[in-house]
Amino acid sequence: MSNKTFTMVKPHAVADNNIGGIIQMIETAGFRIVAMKKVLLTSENAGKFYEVHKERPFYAELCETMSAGPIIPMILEKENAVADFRALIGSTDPADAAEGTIRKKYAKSKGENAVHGSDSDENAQIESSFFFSGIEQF
Ligand code: RTP
Ligand code: MG
Repeated sequence: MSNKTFTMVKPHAVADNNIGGIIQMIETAGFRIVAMKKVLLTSENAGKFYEVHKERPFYAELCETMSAGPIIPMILEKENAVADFRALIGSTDPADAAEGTIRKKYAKSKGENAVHGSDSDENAQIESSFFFSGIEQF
């Protein structure tokens, strides 16, 4: 089991000045930020990142939503990082997200759900490599 995961603060949360609030929840939960930057994706690059979802009905909407403004991609470190981070962010749909989760506090809808969180160690590695070369990580 890896001790790293990958996350992005989504455009609406950046636009609403919630980067700090979200990072505070992440750090309070015991995650260490290994790498972080601010990036504006083109719709095409969002499409590459979310290629696994390309057959799903929400794919076009997802690519537009994720390229609507800058995002904050981060690599996070903690024991059991992937599973613990999925628990911290809560359900995809904020209507189902538990109290105390990031999505309960900051998500507006299924599409504008504040943050991304990798769903496996393998995807955490692939997604981290999409944004970071390796030299930033310490
Ligand atoms: P994420 O990948 O962003 O951490 O979210 P997730 O695992 O909870 O959800 P996933 O099934 O991987 O879907 C990726 C993102 O697509 C958007 N989505 N929209 N309109 C819809 O029905 C719908 N379903 C999913 C969400 O923004 C979700 O985070
Ligand atoms: Mg996912």
